[in-house]
Amino acid sequence: MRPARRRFDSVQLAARAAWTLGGNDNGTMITAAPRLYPHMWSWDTAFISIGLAHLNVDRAVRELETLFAAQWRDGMLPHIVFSEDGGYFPGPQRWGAAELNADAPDSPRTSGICQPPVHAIALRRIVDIGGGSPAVDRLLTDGWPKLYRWHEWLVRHRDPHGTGLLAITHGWESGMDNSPRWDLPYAAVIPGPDLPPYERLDRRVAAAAERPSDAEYDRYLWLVEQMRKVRYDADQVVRTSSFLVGDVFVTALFALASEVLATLGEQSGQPSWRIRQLRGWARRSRVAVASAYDPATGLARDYDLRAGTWLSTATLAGFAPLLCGGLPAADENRMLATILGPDWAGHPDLFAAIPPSVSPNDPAFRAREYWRGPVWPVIAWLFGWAFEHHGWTAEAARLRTECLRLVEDGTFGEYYHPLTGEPLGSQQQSWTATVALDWLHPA
Ligand code: 2M8
Repeated sequence: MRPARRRFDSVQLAARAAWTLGGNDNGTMITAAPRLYPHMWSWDTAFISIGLAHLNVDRAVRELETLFAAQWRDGMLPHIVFSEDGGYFPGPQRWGAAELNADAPDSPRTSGICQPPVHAIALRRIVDIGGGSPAVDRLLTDGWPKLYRWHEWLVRHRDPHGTGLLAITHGWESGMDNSPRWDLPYAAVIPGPDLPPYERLDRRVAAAAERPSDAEYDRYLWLVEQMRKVRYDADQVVRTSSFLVGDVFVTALFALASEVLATLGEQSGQPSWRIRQLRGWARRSRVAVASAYDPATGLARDYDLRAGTWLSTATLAGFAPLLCGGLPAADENRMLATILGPDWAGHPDLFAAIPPSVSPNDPAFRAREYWRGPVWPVIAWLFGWAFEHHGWTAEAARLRTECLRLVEDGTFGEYYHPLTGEPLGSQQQSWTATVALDWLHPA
């Protein structure tokens, strides 16, 4: 029999979250998780800095600065900044980014792809929490232009049709690695016989049944191989990768983050032409997200740029328009009702009323399998923040209460079983601890 779930009160929970972050601090960075992910991940760090801001705003700023120090010369924020520790595959040698591309820094070592652009949202939250401190002022002055360049890189290299729909070249770039969203595009990725052998390290630390399969990993590594062949040249990667998908969730985050970055730029005296440009990018990407809306399902779709087809697989990412706005009011209201309704957050069997990565009513739902069904606290945080931002305060408050109920066991699981609340994947995952801290300090 499974032991009863523990319940910590808010003071204890905050203390455990702070202790978790302290434990994941390797001296130069707060790693994503102690064993499974002993390095810095781009979007994890954005969330980590939000939680840190409640504990020590200087450290929150430093964390983002550590990520920014690894920014490629062309503006890309890499998806992994490697620490000196090994213990993760693919590591810096397998990526070979610095050896192959002059824009990649030699030190620290990085991967050769990116992750969702949530960093401006983190900056907003840090300013809200710790505004007025010299470190935050420094971040606004020095960090803002770096974020602007990051957004500019996405527009320049990841909008192949000029529609505002941003493309990803690897499922890892979505952050939702093995989501069923990517099953069709991955089916067309055929690993070649020259895929160098490799040994997975993830399954030494996490249950195999909760991680992607070997067949999926072969495809992930094959895409890395394809990128190596073109030396991570951003435009050639887009031309040659056998995986190229217009990601509606990334696009919505970009639209939201660009708007947020523009406002922060106004408040900190950044050049007005850059602010106008950011608002223009936000507008265009909002339109692209709204154009991906499918009235038949009430959800937004991704677009497979290689196959030239819409991808209608229903996942939590289909609610992307709720992040950035832009839908006609009737469609938006319907979408809000759906995410809160019985197929998603309102499903009667859920442990807590939080929308899982795939609806429990969907035949593709796998309760324990990574991005194929579990609840991901960070994604819930994003929806909660966006709800608040759009003035849906009652919905945001409800989500926050439910999320705290999920994480009050203090394990800070990477993801959770949506029906039982069991923590899954890695434990002491930094971004779960930090969103918990933010939920504990809502102001
Ligand atoms: C997971 O992704 C990495 C690859 O980037 C992995 O599975 O090895 C994802 O959940 C991703 O969104 C997250 O940033 C990363 C670290 O938490 O882990």
